[in-house]
Amino acid sequence: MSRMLNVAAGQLGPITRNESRANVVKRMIELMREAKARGCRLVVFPEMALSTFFARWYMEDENELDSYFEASMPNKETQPLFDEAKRLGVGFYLGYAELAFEEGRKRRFNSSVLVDGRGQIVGKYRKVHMPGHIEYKPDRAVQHLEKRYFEPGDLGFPVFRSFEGIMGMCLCFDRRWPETYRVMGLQGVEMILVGYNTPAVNREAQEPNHLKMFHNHLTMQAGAYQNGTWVVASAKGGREDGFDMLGGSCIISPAGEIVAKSYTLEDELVSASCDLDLGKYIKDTIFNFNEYRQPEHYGLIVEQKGVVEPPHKSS
Ligand code: CDT
Repeated sequence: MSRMLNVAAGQLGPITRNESRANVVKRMIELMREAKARGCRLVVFPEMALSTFFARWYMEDENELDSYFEASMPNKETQPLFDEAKRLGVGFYLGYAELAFEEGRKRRFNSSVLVDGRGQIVGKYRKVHMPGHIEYKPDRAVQHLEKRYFEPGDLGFPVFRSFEGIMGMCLCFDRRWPETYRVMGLQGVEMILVGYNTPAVNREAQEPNHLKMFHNHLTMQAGAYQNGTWVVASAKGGREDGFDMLGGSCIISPAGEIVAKSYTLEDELVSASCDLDLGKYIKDTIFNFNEYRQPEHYGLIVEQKGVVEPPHKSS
C-alpha cells in the first residue's frame, strides 16, 4: 500500500484583535478547499489559529482572557471546520487556546488537535515548553505572557497512528528543543505537525533580525533529520495589530531539507507530496537508535533542568 501523503501547511496572515472566529474559520475553510484541489489529505494550521496572538497583551480581566479560549472542541464556531473536513475528506491540525475544567478547577492550555478526514479528533496535544514570563514587564517593548496565561502541557508528546502513518504534534516554542523531536522519535514518529506564532523582530535579544528565520528553520530541519521524520510547520505571518509575525511556513523532509516553503506573509497554502517511508533509511542507518544510542550516558538530560558548571580548580 502506498504511503504517499499529500499534506499542506495552511499559513494564516494576520488576524486582528476584533476579527470574529467565524471569519477566521471561513479563511481556513478556503485553504482546506484549495488543499483538496491540490490532492492534499491534511492541512496544518498555526498555533492559536482562531485569534490574534493575544499573549502580547497584559490582561487582568478574566472574562476578557476567557474570550480567547475554547471551552470545548469542536464548538459552535469551529464545527464548520469539522464539517468541511468530513465533506472534503481532508483532515487538519488546529492550534487553539483550551479552557478545561479538570481537577475541580479552571485550567488553560495552549493546545492542538489532529482531526482526520472523517472529521473525527484523532488526538490532542498540550504545549509543553512555555515561553515568556508571568508578570507584566514595563521594560519590555512587547509582552510575551504565555507563562501567565497557560499551564505547561500535561500530556507529554504522544504520537498517533493516523493518515497511514505515525503522526506527532508540538507547538511553536517546542520546535526549538531537541527533546521534543527525540521523545517522538523514540515512538517511531514519521510526521511532526507544528503550528507557530513567532514575532519577526527580536526586540529583546541582541542579535540581527535575520536570525529569527534562520533559527526557525535550523531547529526544525535538525529535528527532522536527527529523527528521520517529516516536519510540517505552519506559521502566522504579517503585521498583526501592529506587530510583525515571522511566517516562513515549510515542509521539511526526513533528510532535513525544506521541500516547500511559503513566499508570502498572508493566507497561503504550502503543499508537498510526502513519502512516509522516506525516513526509514535514516532510522535504519545514521540515526539507528537501537544500534547507536547510549542512554546510560544521557541521564543529565532528565535529571537536571538548568546548567551546572564544574567548580573552578583551586590554585
Ligand atoms: N508562541 C511561541 O511559542 N513563541 C516563541 C517565542 C519565543 S521568544 C519568547 C517561539 O519560539 O517562536
